Amino acid sequence: MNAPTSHTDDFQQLTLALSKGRIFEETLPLLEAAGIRVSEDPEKSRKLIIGTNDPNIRVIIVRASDVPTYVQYGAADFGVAGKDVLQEHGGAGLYQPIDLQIAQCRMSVAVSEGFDYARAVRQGARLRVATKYTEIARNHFASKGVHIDLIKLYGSMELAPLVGLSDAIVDLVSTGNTLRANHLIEVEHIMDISSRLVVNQAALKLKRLRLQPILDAFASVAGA
Ligand code: PRT
Ligand code: MG
Repeated sequence: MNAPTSHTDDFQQLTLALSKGRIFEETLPLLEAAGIRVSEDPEKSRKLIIGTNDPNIRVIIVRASDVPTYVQYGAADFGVAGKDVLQEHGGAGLYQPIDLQIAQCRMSVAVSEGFDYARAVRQGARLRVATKYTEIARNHFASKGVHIDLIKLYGSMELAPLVGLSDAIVDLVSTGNTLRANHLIEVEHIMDISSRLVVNQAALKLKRLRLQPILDAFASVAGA
């Protein structure tokens, strides 16, 4: 690679990828533990690149499902992403050293109140499953030997069974309020979900001196 000489300074510069909302908010205390304070609130400033009190550390604001991609290609050195997002991405080019235990929820199968899920599975009927999480859904039902027709959605999976688009959904559940409000019942718990720190594999080697103290600070808070 024909890197210009100024790129030697890049070994000092760290870029962290975060998504707005719960991940940003729940990562703030971890950053604080590492002595890092962001200079702006992305909800208010609308800026996509945010500085910190450390001139060598910046935060970029990306869609939750885009965090692994930015880190994989090295556009960000590290990031925070849900296990759901990482399973769908596949984790190529990423090192996942720490379960931060933030943004916790679970991945579940849910159906309409009136739908007899156990019976449908027992009878070997083909299930129509609507979800944003096609990899997780495919693996889950394959491991049970249940044949499904997957319907890919990008949001509001809860609507699908209510209007006859699908028999079941695979979605994240936290309090269960959304399911209850829409007369849906959780019939299977696929996996527990929390957010992980992900690090670009090359950055981990080249920027280890800069990264390690931050990883240590995150780990000490996550374990506490
Ligand atoms: O919102 P956007 O489409 O931009 O992206 P995103 O939904 O991927 O991002 P965001 O910020 O909403 O979620 C980021 C991460 O937070 C997810 O990848 C999960 O790992 C984690 N997380 C934790 C959750 C929830 N809890 C959660 N409850 N993500 C989504 N939800 C949704 C869920 O999909 C459902 O619609 O909240 C609803 C259920 O909540 P309850 O409390 O009613 O059960
Ligand atoms: Mg969301």
